[in-house]
Amino acid sequence: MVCVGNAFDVTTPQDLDERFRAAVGALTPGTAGLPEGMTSELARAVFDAQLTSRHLDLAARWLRSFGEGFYTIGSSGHESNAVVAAALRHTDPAFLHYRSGAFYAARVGQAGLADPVAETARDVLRGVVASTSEPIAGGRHKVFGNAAHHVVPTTSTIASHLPRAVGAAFAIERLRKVNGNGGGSEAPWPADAVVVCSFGDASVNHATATAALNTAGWIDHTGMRLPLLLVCEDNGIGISVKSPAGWVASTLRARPGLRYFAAEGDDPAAAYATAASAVEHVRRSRKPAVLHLSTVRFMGHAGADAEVAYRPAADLERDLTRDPVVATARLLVSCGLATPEELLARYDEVGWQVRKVAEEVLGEPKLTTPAEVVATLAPRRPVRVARTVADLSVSSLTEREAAFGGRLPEDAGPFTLAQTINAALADGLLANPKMAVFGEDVALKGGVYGVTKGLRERFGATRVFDTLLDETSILGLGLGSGLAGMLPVPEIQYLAYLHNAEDQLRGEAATMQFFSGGAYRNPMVVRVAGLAYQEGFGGHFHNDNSVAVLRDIPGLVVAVPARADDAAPLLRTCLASAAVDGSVCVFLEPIALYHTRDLYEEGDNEWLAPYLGPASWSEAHVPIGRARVYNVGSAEDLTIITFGNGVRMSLRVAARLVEEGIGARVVDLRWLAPLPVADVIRESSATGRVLVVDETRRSGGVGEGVLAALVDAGYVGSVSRIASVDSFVPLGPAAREVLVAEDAITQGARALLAR
Ligand SMILES: Cc1ncc(C[n+]2csc(CCOP(=O)(O)OP(=O)(O)O)c2C)c(N)n1
Ligand SMILES: [Mg+2]
Repeated sequence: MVCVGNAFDVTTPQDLDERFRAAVGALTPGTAGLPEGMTSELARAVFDAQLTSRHLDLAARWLRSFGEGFYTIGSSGHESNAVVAAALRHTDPAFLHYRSGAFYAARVGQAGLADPVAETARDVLRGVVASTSEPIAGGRHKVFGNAAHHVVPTTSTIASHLPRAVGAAFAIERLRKVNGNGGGSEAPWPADAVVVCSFGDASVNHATATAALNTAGWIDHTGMRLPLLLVCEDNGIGISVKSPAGWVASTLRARPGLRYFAAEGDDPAAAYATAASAVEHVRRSRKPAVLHLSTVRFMGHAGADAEVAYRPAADLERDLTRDPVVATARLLVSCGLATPEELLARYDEVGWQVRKVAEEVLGEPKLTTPAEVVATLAPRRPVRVARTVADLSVSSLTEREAAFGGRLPEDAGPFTLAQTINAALADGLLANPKMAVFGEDVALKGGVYGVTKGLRERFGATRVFDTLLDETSILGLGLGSGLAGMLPVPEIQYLAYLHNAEDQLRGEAATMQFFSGGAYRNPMVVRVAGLAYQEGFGGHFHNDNSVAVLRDIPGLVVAVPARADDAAPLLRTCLASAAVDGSVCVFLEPIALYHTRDLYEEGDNEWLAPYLGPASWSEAHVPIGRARVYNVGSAEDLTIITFGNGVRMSLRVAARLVEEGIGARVVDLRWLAPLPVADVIRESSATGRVLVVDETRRSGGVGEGVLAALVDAGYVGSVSRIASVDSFVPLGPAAREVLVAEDAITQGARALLAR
C-alpha cells in the first residue's frame, strides 16, 4: 500500500489527490488480457467518467472554500457506479443517489457528445453554484438530473425516490399494454426500458425504502412485470452510523421477488459483468432485481464532516486501498492499455477541464427574485384547462352509453355526492385513456363507500385496480406513472392515513416541477376520503379534520366538493389541470356527505343534484380558486365563509336566520389551496360582517388562512370564527363536543350581528 500523509488527514481533497497519484504511479504495467465482457473502449469510458466525478468533488470543495459553492456531498469512493451506467442504455430512466456522480458522468458519456467531460462538469457545477443555467433545477437545488439524459432529479430525502421508481417501472409496463410495444408517441421512455434507482446502505432501513422493496416484490409476486433495477451503493456507513456487518446483504437477499446481485466496486471488470447480468435479467424478464454494489466513502459524508472523529484510522486506511478509480487504472495498466504516466496525464487533463468549467460557472446568474424562484413551482394555464374540460366532452354517445351500461348518468339522477364522483370518474376514464384509478379496495369492492363501484367492471383491471395496503407505495405508483405519461388518480382511503405517506406528496410530488423546470411532472389527482360528522362513528381515524399538512405545500391544489353539483366540475378541473399543467391535486371528499340526500328537512332531497351531460361541462366549468356563493334571504347582513360539511350546516342555519330577518350569503370556498381570496374579499366587503365556519381545528385550520387573507387585503369589517376544538375527534356522541355544530354557527352569527 502506498502511504502519503498521515492517518488523520486522509479525508482532505489534497490527500485524496496525492494518494491517487501515488497509487497510480506505482502500478506495474502488464500484458494481461481484458476480462471477458470488458473492452478497451468501455474501460476507458468508465475511467473518464470516474475521473470526471472525482474532480467534480474536488471542484465542489474548492468552490465551497471561498463561499461560491453550496453543496459538497460527493461521490468519491462510489465511482464504481459508472459501470452500472455503462451496463444500461442512455434511454433507461435513472433515479440517482447523491453519490452517483460517476454514473451521471458515464450516462452523459453515452450521449455521443463532443466533450462529455465538460458537459458533465457544467451540469454538475452549475448545480453546485446554484446557477440559473443548471439544466434541470435551474439553481433551485443541486441534483443529478437532465431530461436529455433521462436522469430524473431526486430529492435529498433519502429513499423517497424509491416508491416513484417502482411506479415508473410499473407504468412502463402498463403503457406497453395501452400503447403496444412502441411505447406510444408520448411515452418518455422506450417500452423495453429498465428503470434504475440507486441509494445508500443506511437508506435501505428507511420505511420508504422498505415500502418500495416490499411493493416491488409484491407486484412481482402477483405476476405483474416490473422492469426495475435497484442499486444499493453500500459504503458501510450512513453519516457516522455503521451498517452492521452483513446486514445490508442479509436484508436485500431476503426480499421476496427481488433477484439479488452483488459486486465489489474495486473490481471494475467483475462489477461491470455483474451489472450487465443484472440489467439483462431485468430487461429480458421484466422482473425486479437489486444490485448490491460495495463501495467506500472518501472525504467524509460532506464537506464539513470531520469523519476522523468517529471513524477509526484503520477503517479510513482500508477504504483507501479500495479506491474504485485506482482499480480501473490498475485494470487499464495491467492489460497494457495505458501506462501509469498516461493515466495520470489524463487525470490532470480532466482536472484542468473541470477546474476551467468551475471558473466559468462561477459568474453565472443566480435566481434573484421570488418570482424567478417560484416560476417552475406549479405553472397554471387556466384558459387551457377550461378548454380541456370542454374537449373532454368529445367521447361519443355510443361510447358513453356502453360505459354507463345504456343509462347515461344525466338521465339517471338526481345523484348523491358519491354517485356524482363515480360518474365523473367514469367520464374521466372514458375521455382519457391514460387515466387510471387505484388504491386500497377501489376495484373489486368499489371503495369503502362505493364511490368507485363498477368502474373496474367497465374499464378493466388495467385501469382500475386494487393496490397493496401501503399509502407510500400508492402515492409512489402515482408519482412514477404520472412521470411516465399516465394520469393517475390514486385513492387514500382516509385522510388520517395520508399522513404516514405525506412526504410522497410534499417532498416528491410537489417538488418535481420546481426542481426540474417542468421537464418532469407528476400529474396526479389524489382522492382522499376525509373530514368528520359521521355521527361519532369510527372516531378520529375515520373523521380526521386536519388539512394543515396539505395547505402549506407550495403549489398543491386542494379541492373539497361539498355537494353533488360541484363535485363533477371540481373533479374535471383537477383532472384537466393535472393533464395540462402537471398539477398535483388533492380531491378531499367529505365522507359524511357522500350519501346525504336532504338539506333542510328529511326527504327534501335538496342535497342531491342532476348530473350534467357533456354539453354542459364547458358552461359548468369551475376554475381553480373560485368559490361558490349562496345568497340566502337579502344576503346583505352577514357573510359566512365555509367549506365541506360547513356548507350544509351554514345553509341550514342561514335558512333559519332568514326567519329572524337576517339575510346571509354563504360562501363555499371549494378550494382550500389556493384559497379563493378574491371571492372571499368581495363577498366579505359586501356585508362587512364575516363569520368563518371552519370544521378543521382552531390551530392550523383553514379558518386561519381565511382570516389572514382578510387582514392582508385590508378588510375592515367585523369578523369572527367558529372552528373545531384542538383535539382529535373522539368516538361516539363525544365527537359533537369538539366539532363545529349548527348551534354554534347560529350563536356566532347572532353575536356578530349584535356587535
Ligand atoms: C429521510 C431522511 N432522514 C435523514 C436524512 C439526513 N441524512 C442525509 S444522508 C444520511 C445518511 C445516508 O446514508 P446512506 O444511505 O448509507 O448513504 P451514503 O451517504 O452513505 O451514501 C442521512 C441520515 C435525510 N437526508 N433524509
Ligand atoms: Mg452509506
